[in-house]
Amino acid sequence: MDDLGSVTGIGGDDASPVSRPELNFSASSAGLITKYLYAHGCVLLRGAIPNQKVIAYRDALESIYERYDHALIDPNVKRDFDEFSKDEFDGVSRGDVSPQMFAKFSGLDVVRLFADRKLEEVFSRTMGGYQPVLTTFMSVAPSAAHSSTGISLHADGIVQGTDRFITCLWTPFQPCGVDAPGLAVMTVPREKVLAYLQYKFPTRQIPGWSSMTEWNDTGAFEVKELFRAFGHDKLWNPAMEPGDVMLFTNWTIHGSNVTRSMTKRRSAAILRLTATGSPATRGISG
Ligand SMILES: O=C(O)CCC(=O)C(=O)O
Ligand SMILES: [Fe+2]
Repeated sequence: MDDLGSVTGIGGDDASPVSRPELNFSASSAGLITKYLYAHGCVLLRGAIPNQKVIAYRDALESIYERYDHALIDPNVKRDFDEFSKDEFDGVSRGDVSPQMFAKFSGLDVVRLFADRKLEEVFSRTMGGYQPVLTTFMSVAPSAAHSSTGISLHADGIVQGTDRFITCLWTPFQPCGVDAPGLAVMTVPREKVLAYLQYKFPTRQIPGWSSMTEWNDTGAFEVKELFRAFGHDKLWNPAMEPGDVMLFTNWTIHGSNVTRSMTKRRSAAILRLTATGSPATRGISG
């Protein structure tokens, strides 16, 4: 941990000797991937997306950032963005590109970036029926154009407000975790995180699902509290390459791994899938 240089309070090198839930994607079965996801709350799949595909999506995102920069100085280019709201347009300054904007300029669909038979099997094991709920891009850098400074530790479930199983797929477009911000995850199974959050939000059937102030008041996501509850060795800041995919769920604690010594921007594509069947669907192999 590099506490002094950390921006979000969680960044650093993963110096822990603890074994980490990562698998070589092509060498691992859907059953094993599912087992890891349940046992650890997350699983890092090395080499899960072919290189050519990642490059096409990365170039498409970068060219939208360039088009946005031109739009700021050229009204003719700005017209390309007329169908989008001011908020959507301004979001590009922080690296946010909506799926609609991405589709318009690239003809590509983020859902298809992750399309894979083995992953589909993992999803039917964990969720039964499922559908995409949210696709986004997150560009993070300590200080750079088209980026934000990152998000501190949280579980997406506290704002999603559902007890259905949601799977998040996160993949970087640049190497990250060393010179560029990575993704920090806590390797804690979803039941344990859910029990912890239920304790922190005693009056809520689904923890959180309210104002930012309220979650801050519980202190539920303060690093010290999380370390006390789960142990500091559960925080994992892996270095990742384009093509690697981190799978995690709505009850996995995660955030941006940003340190002050990082000099580069990283963009990530994010897809979330939600179970469409009965709430809290458990996997057959879970
Ligand atoms: O990309 C990041 O740094 C954080 C992303 C995140 O919190 C999310 O995908 O829910
Ligand atoms: Fe998140």
